[in-house]
Amino acid sequence: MTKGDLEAVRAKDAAHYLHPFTDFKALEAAGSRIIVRGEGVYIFDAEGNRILDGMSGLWNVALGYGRRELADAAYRQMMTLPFYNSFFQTSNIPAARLAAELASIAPPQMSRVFFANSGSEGNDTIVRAVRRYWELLGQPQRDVIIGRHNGYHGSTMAGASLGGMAGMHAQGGLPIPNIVHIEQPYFYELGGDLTEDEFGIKAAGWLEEKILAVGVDRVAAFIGEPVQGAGGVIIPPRTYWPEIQRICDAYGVLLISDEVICGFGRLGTWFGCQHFGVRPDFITFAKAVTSGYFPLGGVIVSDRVSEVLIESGGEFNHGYTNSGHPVGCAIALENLRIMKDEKILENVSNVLGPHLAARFHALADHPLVGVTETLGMVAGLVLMSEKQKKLAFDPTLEVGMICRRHCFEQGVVMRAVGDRMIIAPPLVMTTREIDDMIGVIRRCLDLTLQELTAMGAF
Ligand code: PXG
Repeated sequence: MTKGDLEAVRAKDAAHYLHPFTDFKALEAAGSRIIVRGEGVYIFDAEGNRILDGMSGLWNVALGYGRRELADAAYRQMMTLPFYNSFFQTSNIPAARLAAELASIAPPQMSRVFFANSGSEGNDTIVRAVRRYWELLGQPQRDVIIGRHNGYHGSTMAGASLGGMAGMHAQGGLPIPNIVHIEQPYFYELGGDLTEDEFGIKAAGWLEEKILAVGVDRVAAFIGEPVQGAGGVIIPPRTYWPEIQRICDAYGVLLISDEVICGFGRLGTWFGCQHFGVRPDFITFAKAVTSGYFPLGGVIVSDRVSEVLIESGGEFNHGYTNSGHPVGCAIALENLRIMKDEKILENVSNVLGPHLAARFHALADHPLVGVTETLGMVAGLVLMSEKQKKLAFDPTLEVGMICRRHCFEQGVVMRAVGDRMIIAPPLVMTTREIDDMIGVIRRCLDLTLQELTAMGAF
């Protein structure tokens, strides 16, 4: 790409493209970095810089870039049947096969799948299915869904309402009615003098308190991410999810495991709920189901719920043009085949996860780093002003953004969530590439420290 071509693209981007979750004015002034190509675990920008993608795109490019098998699967399906709908007693081969495949890797007693195009649409589907379920059981007043502060469940009206992002609720009159939130299980910030195990039980107890406050006969479901992703890789204590399960069982509350980030090997299991030993009624999936090669999402439903929906005999008035899109489903089937053939889950559990943990935890000795946490192929650290005293930086300094800028300039994508720095590398990264990535991250921590020192902020 010539310099002139690049400038023309930048100008079009600035003049016409409204980016997601973006301060439009600030971006127009700064200009976008144009990504043109991907290969393995690297992306390349228009100026020819090679950048190690520590975020797998946006948590989704699990198998990395440039996988010919996935492109071939798309091409074959497009030439055979690029689209047909699943509305009027019709189906297609990839959708039927993928539904069966997803049922086979999901926890037992989850054998049916509803397809959407994204995680947000999956969660919207769940809100409607949960409320219909209770209506069909003669309890229409049971319509309250409990989510968590700092949870992320998407950007549609229902998705943003289920999530607990204050900035999202502040725009557009959210949350929608009958969605309430409890505090997140963030041990480092909220653990106080408790042990991690004690804190896990306490944090799960907030759900029980909320159920009792709302009224047992009103609470329909609880939704959570096994590990909070967009909230900053918040890994709950191991006691948390089993206690959540116990509470949901005790009060007959449906459990929704939003696996949009944790699904498909991210934690070393097909789904995060399997790592934590939870039996959900709904699993939301998206992102890595196609390794990001096609937008596809949906919901895996437990038999006890789907049987009520089926036995009612009435129509579920819900669906999308592209529910069960044959191309997306064909790519997903190929993606899952590769994950099995290349033993991606085993590799994450036995090799890559432990390697990442060892290397990432070594960063804890850095003067800026308050704590390091990892599980499978996700990791997070907190930048602290005085780590011994657990003193955070003044938020107006935007220390996370300073560190993120250094990472990008030094050739690695690392995300900042406030002052938490997080990574979720492709599941095909080698141990050597992990070592390289950690080396760059340490250098960026040093550069951040230098910059803060020069500003007189450290
Ligand atoms: N649930 C979870 C747990 C997610 O992480 C969604 C639902 C919504 O999926 P869609 O496909 O509608 O985007 C997500 C999406 C970030 C970031 O900055 C994370 C997501 C999306 C955009 C940005 O970490 N997760």
